[in-house]
Amino acid sequence: MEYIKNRFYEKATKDLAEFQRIRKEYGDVVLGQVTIDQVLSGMKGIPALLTETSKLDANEGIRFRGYSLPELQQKLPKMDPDGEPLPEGLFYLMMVGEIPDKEDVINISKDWATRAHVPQHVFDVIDALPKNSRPMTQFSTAILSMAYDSVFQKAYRAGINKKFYWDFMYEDVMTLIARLPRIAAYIYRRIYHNGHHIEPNPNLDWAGNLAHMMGHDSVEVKRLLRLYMVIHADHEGGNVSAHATHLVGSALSNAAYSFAAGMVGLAGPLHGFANQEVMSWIEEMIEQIGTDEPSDSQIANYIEQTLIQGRVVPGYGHAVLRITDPRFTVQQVFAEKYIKNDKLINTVNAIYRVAPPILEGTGKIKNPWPNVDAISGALLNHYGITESSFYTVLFGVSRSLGVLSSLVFDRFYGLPIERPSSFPLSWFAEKAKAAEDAKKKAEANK
Ligand code: CMX
Repeated sequence: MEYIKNRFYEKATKDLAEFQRIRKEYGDVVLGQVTIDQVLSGMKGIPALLTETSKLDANEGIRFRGYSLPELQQKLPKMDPDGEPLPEGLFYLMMVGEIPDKEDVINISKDWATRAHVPQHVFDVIDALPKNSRPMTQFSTAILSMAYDSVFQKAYRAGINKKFYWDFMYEDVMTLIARLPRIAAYIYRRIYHNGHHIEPNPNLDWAGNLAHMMGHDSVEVKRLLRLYMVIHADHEGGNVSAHATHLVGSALSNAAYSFAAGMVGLAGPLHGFANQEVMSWIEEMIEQIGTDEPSDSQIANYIEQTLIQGRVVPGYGHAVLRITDPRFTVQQVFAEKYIKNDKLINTVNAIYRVAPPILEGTGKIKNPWPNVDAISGALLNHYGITESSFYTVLFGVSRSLGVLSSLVFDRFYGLPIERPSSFPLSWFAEKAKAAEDAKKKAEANK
């Protein structure tokens, strides 16, 4: 068994014993009560999923296996001491639960490089789509087409014992992750560079190779993409892309089916597509106001108009977070360190000054602070990746690391098919009526 798979197996076997003990001996422990509002507001806050890879705290932000993003910037191995952490290291941390050393990371880089060959049919499938299909349509279709050579699917059909599912899922997951930079870059070059494709360089790391194949071979872009791939990788299990991947996987769908489902979810404007919406929203603002250096009051007016029109301010708000997203802050710090006098980044910072009090003033938005998408496009744009309609694909490449490592855990723990209960409105009305009757009775007895 290869090195990282072996490390995963050793660690996860101990956790599996714990999983089985808890489920068997304490399966009837009550975890909390569910309110009508929680169900009707998108199941917010209901403890409903087992996810090992990361945990989100509303007032602190994401931690990967206990480590915050600034801690990971310190501790994860880098290409050069001044650089950003390598996503390979984050993948190792999520899978094994320990900070890797440089050799572990090099092992993963090499492993992915050997698996990175993309079968010709995947390019044919992409090329069969109209060139102006949305990049996320091309990306998710390409992913789906890779179900073709799923080893998990073949092993399942061959009747493999369920205790070995994880092993085949691991193989599919590693291969899928390894191929994604090539596929993303292929779509990028197809749409924006007349199909002049760039071959991979097997000596580069995963994110560095993505930058190279996109045609942005500079040290700066590689550094940014390494950071980008780390910060977008995972956000615990309940977000749309993670949950969709997990849900579809729970039917024992292969990794390509499951991840394609996650990517279709990421393509929605309230989730990953928000990184593109931010750019269009700012472009519209600049066009409308007639300057690329808008004043705070001009920005405030534009935000108010957006709200009056019944639209959302993209890049702001979050279903869980109640603070400025640390993924926003990490990118802001990166910009402060490496980028001077960029008008778009200045505008992003001005929106950050102006938007929160206005959003808070509506009295209904639970989190008026920026999320990861409020700034990510401005950084890419600064380094010449100006094609904002592609940005969600980059988010998707990164998100593979978290949701696909979780899929290996799902099969390792033998998590069953997911199947919550649903009810018609009349059922909720009955519950509401029962609560009202109980309240009246209590008042009458006072
Ligand atoms: N602008 C305007 N209105 C907003 C808002 C925003 N940025 N954020 C929330 N609201 C509104 C909601 O639409 C909702 O309105 P209604 O009651 O009229 O339906 C109300 O405020 C309450 O919403 P909430 O409980 O605060 O937020 P939700 O958990 O329902 O939604 C999110 C969270 C992210 C979808 C929402 O904040 C939003 O639409 N933000 C803009 C889109 C965005 O940036 N998405 C990216 C999130 C990060 C990611 O996944 O990549």
